[in-house]
Amino acid sequence: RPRVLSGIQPTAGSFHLGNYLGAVRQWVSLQETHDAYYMVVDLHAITVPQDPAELRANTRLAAAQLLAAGLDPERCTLFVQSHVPEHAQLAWVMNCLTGFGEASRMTQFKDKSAKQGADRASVGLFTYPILQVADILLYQANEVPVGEDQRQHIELTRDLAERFNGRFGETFTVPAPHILKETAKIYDLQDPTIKMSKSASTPKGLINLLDEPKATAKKVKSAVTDTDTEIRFDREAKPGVSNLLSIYSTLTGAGIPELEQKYVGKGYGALKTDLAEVMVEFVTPFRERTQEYLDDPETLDSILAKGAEKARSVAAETLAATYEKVGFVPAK
Ligand code: AQP
Repeated sequence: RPRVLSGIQPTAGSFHLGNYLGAVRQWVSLQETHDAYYMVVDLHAITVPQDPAELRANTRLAAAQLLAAGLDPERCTLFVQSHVPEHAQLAWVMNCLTGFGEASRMTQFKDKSAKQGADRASVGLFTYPILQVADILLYQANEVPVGEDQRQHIELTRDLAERFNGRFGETFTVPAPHILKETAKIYDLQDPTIKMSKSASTPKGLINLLDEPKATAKKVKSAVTDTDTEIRFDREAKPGVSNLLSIYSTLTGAGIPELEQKYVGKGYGALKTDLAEVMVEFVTPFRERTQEYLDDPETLDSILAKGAEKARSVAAETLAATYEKVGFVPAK
């Protein structure tokens, strides 16, 4: 089986619809066909300041949401990044292989550090993509299921894997991004030209999966569309309507042309009312399942412990091979 690896930050509490449709949904289906490794990336989370108690709670909350979304610990390896020390160890080797200029070109760092102020951004935030490189290469992943915003980091991973292999001999699998066109980028409901994100979206434009279902329905009903009335998929001319159609189509499995057909002659109100209902049907059981996992922390922690053990056995092997290639004397 080909291998996949991906991660999600535990920082925002609730996952948002972009996280789910862009990434987590693919994780669930890939566990059926791939040897799948998924993690809650708490090392990445501390690249910006975190409250320790909140970070701990949000890490368990993220794991609970992944299970609620359909990850099955019998079918995939689910773990917490900091439980596998090899991530930080391989990241150091990768840091030493990356050019300063190369790292400086990462657009996510530019965006995020601009928001924080360059002097306040941490060196960790700067090297974040390189830790991500280590995350992926440790598992010899063939594919990385992510949203479009991560494409540049997967490119960097490919470059560094090739560079290391070229310099020290074949060591790492060169991974490919697994990005589905329809859900690569879910847009803000109030400004459908920007990505739905926890940092850039306004509260009304961001669907948090753990919000009250009624609040979610309200956000869908007040989504920005346009002054026209035609329900047609056209990213350029009708970004708001197109975003709603993508979300609707992915959550229900109905094709976009089928939906366009269904709403001929009906207004945006009908589309939004129906989509609000679809969203409520999706988030209601999701919230309940998440709560069930949170109510049983022992089971949750033991799933994560087993996942970490399995992840470590793979990660340790890759790290040992890397250290050997680099020229470190093996510890006796
Ligand atoms: N709007 C989106 N559309 C499609 N995919 C998305 N992802 C995030 N936003 C969208 C994908 O979700 C996965 C996890 O991303 P993350 O760990 O970076 O989660 P986040 O920090 O909650 O994402 P944000 O909201 O995008 O964070 P900020 O605001 O900090 O930039 C990834 O695969 C990502 O592509």
